[in-house]
Amino acid sequence: MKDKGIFMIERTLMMIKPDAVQRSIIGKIITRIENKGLKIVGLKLIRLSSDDVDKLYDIHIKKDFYTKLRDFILSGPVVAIAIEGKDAVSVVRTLAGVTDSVKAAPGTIRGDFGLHLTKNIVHTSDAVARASYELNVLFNPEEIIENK
Ligand code: 3AN
Repeated sequence: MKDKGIFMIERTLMMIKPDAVQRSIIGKIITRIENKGLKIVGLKLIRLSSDDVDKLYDIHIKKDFYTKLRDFILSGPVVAIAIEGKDAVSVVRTLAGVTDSVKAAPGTIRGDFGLHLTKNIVHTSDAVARASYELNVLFNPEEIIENK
């Protein structure tokens, strides 16, 4: 529960998508997380299975863009990042910018690096409960560690 002036230490997931990995901008994206003062508590380069993608994007499976989205996520390796810090869920979404990179503000990751809706550089969790679910899809518990 959030209240005036009270913040929560949260964990969230950022996933660097295949377009950004292929363009070799992993470091530039990670630098923004670190510059903001957030802590990385889990990090790995992986190729997702079709089942992983279905779990990660379960809420989108019935949407008309889903096949395109799944094929794109399966097209190459991704970087899964577990992030911890003050209000991490909303702070990381602000760093990412809005979903459509064309509309994302300059200074955001999507605003600075992308021009595409599906190939939009990163995925970020949109709520604390969702973050916990998504971290569980991409990480084994022992892969997330203390980093104080
Ligand atoms: P966000 O990643 O900003 O939370 P979501 O969860 O609404 O956005 O969408 C998940 C992913 O699905 C987006 N990152 C984007 O790649 C893709 N997507 C969302 N809406 C569309 C759409 N209308 N057409 C194509 N791809 C879409």
